Amino acid sequence: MRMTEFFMPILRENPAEAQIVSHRLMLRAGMVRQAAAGIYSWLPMGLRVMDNIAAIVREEQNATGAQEVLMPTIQSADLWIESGRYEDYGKEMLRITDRHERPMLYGPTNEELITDIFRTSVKSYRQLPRNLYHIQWKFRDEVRPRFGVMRGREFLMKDNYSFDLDFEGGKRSYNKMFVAYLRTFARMGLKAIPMEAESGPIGGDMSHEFLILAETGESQVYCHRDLIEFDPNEAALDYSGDLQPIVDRWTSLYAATDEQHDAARFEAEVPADKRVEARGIEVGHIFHFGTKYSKPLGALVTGPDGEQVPVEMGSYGIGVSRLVGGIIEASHDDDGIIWPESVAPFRVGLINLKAGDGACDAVCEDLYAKLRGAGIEVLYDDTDERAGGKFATMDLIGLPWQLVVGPRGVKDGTVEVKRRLDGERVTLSAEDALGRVQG
Ligand code: 5CA
Repeated sequence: MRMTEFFMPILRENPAEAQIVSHRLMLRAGMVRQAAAGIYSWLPMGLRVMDNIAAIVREEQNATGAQEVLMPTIQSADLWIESGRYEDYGKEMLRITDRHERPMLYGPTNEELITDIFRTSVKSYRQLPRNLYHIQWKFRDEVRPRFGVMRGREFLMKDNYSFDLDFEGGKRSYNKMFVAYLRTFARMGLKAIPMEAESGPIGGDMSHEFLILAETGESQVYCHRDLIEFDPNEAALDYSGDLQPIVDRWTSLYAATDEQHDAARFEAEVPADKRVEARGIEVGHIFHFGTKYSKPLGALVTGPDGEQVPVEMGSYGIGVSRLVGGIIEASHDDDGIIWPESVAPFRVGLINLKAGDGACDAVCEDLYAKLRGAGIEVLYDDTDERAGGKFATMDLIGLPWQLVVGPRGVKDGTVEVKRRLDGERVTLSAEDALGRVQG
C-alpha cells in the first residue's frame, strides 16, 4: 500500500479525551474514530489489526474442532423471556421495538439463540459433542463506556458454545477451550493468565477469566509470580487427548480476580516474594454452566438408554476488539505502538527519504515490488514529508520492520533496516535487507 493512497488520518497532537495509552495511540494512528459514546468506526489501519486478531482466534478455534457460524446481532426477545434473562439483564441490554411492536434486542451475548438452534437440530447423544462459535458484534449499554475500545458499548466478540451429554464431556470441552485460549493469546504476543472468576450474568459453577497484566487494567488481580513465566506452548498438543494435566498445571497456583480473591488463601498458598498484586485486562472468559439454559429452553437429547436429558453447556468469549487496545497496552513505548508481527497491520514500512528523486524512487519501487511479490504486507511512505515526520509516523504506527532508503545509501547500494521492537538498526544491501525483514 502506498501511503499517498492510504486512508490513515494521523493526529499529531494527543487527543484530550483519551485517558489511557492504547486509546491515545489508536486515535493518533488513525485506527478508529468514535461514532458515539463507546461506539467506534474502524478505519483501515485498525481494521487490519482486528482482522489479524480474528484470524488467529479462528485458526485456534478450528484446531479444536469448533465450527464457525454467524448469528445475527438483532434477536427476538421471546427466547430471552423463555430463559428468564430478559428481565434479569437489566439496563445493559439495548431493547428495540420493531414496526409491529415486537420486542427485539441487540444481542449482548448468544446463549439463548444458540440453544434454540441446537434444540431444533440435535436430538440424539450420538450427535454430541458439538462446539459452535461466531465472531460477531455485541452491544452492552455499559454505565461507563471508557478507555476507547477496551470498554465499549458495541464491541466484537468471539463467543462459542459447547454441547455435551454429561458433566465429564462438558469438562473436556471446557478444557479444550482453556488450552486453546492459552495458545491464542500467546500467538498475539500476550501473557494471559487464567484466573478463577465470578460467572456474573452468564451464570454457572466453573469459570476462568484470562487476564493480561497492565497498569491500566480495570481488574485487580492476585496471582503467583511463577504463572507469568509458564510457557503455554511447552506441551505438545493433542485435542483428542487428555488435557486435564495442562489445566491442572495452570490452576495449581493461586490466581484470582478481585471478586474471587481470598486474602487468607493467597497468603497461605503463595510465599511473600512470589505474591503479585497487579492490574489486569480481561481478554477472555470461559464458563461452564451445565443445564442453566438447556433446561428452561428444553434443549434435550435422547441419551444412550433412551431417556431425555438436558445437554451440558459452556460458553467461551474472547474480546476481539478489546484485544486491539490490550495488545497496545502491553506493547508500546514513548514513540508509539510496537506491533507483534502476528497482528501487525503491515509487516514492513518502507520509507523513501527523498520521494521525487529518481534514484531513491527506483530503489523503493524495486523493493516495494519485491516485498509484495514475496507476499509481504508493506506500507510504502512515498509522501514528500520531511524525514523527521516520516520517522515519527513510522514509529507511531509501530510496524515491526522499517526499511529506510535515502540518497546516501542509494549511492553506496545500501538500505537501513530498523527493527521497531528494540530500535536496532543495520545497514545492508537491498537484497540482504529483503532477506532480513522476511525473517
Ligand atoms: N457469553 C459469554 C462467553 S461467550 C460472555 O459474554 N462472556 S463475557 O461477558 O465475559 O464477555 C467475553 C469477553 O468479551 C470478555 O472477556 C471481554 O474480553 C469482552 N468484553 C466484554 N465486555 C466488553 C466491552 N464492554 N467492551 C469490549 N470488550 C468487552
